[in-house]
This record gives sequence, C-alpha cells and structure tokens, in this order.
Amino acid sequence: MKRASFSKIRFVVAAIGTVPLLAVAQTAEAGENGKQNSPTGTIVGKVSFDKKTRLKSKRKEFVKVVVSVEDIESSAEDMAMARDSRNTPVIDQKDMTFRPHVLPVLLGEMVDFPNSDPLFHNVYSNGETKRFDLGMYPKGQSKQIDFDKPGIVELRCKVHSEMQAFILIKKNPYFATVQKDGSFRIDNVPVGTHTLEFWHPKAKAFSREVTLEDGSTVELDVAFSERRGRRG
Ligand SMILES: [Cu+2]
Repeated sequence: MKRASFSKIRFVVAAIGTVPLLAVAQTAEAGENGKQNSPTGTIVGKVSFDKKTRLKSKRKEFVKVVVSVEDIESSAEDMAMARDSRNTPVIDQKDMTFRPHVLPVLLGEMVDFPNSDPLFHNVYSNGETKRFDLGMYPKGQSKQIDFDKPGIVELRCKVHSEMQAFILIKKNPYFATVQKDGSFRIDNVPVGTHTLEFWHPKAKAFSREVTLEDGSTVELDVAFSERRGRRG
C-alpha cells in the first residue's frame, strides 16, 4: 500500500580506482498505487434465461441483470476510493418509466433522480433498506438520495403505479450490469474463492462459486432457471 520511494533504489558503488559504478535498481514491491499490486483476477461470462423463467434471452432482460461478488466487504477507505472514481449514478424519469430499471450502486453513494418528463412524478420507496419520498417536482428538476444501507430498494412513483425500478446497494465495487448481448465482466477482483450472485427482478436469484488466482480470468456461462417467487 505504500508508495515506492527512492530509498528502494540503491546505488552500489564498488571498488576504488577505475570506479565501476553499479546501479542496482531494486524492483519496488509496491507501485504507484498499492491497489495495482494486490493480487487480483477477472470474472467474465454470459447469462441466459431458461424457459421456466418466461423471460427471453434478449437485451431488454439482459440489462436488468446484476452480477456481484457477495462475500467481500470492502474497507471504508476502498469504498471511498471506488465512489470517487465513479460518476454520480442516475435514475431518470423519462417516458413514464425509470431508466435504468435496475441500478447497482456502492454503499454510501448518492443517486440522482432527474425528472425528464413534462409532468410530475413522485419517487418514493417504502422498503426497509431505505424509506423516502422525494415529493413531486417538474421537468428539469432533480433530487438526490444517498443509500447508506446495503440491500435492495424498490422504487415506485405515487402518480404512476406502473412505474417501478430497483437499486441494489453493494458493500464492494465488484459488480457489473450485464450488457445488451448477455455478457458481463468484473475486473480487479481480489484473489480467492468468492460467491458470485446473479440477480434479475423477475427471475430467481442464484449464485456460483468462483476461485480466482492472480492475473487469472474465470469464465462462466450461466442461466436463470426459475421465475422469482412473490417474495425473494
Ligand atoms: Cu410517475
């Protein structure tokens, strides 16, 4: 974690007379940023939906899937660094929907809720993870909420009962939203054996165990096999 200092580079002067100068540059144990030197691996893969889920393996559903490492709780310092490296996450209210429908965020992160529709929306959540009510505000305005407890928040609109979205609050930065083609990638995951969770609002969540070695890439091909129950 410490920065490399010049003290690590030793100049060894040997012999007298002809003065052969030997510069022995030791390889620093830690680089510019300690993070880059802690052993990590990459997780890549593809998801799909089995028939029983009644969901199609298409972009519309893929982008609602969140893949996350669930067994790591990052330090406050690492979380602050991760938050600093990201733009403020946004859930837009546009065309009578929340966009995106599913948004993973870091614990402690602020989320921006702009209204882009020419009418009033009223975002709220009644769940245990975060209870709030943003009230009504018109097009062009925005409000922010910080998510200070890990878990899942279901968003609703008091004006339009069909509007719904989910915010997943994570204790580490090792998560990804699945891409339009069903693929995902999580970089810089600390080595070790981890529990990887797959989440979609309408399919039953499941997990897989992955073991990462330094510099390794683990590849997974997984499928949601059941529809989600009323609760869970
Ligand atoms: Cu609304």
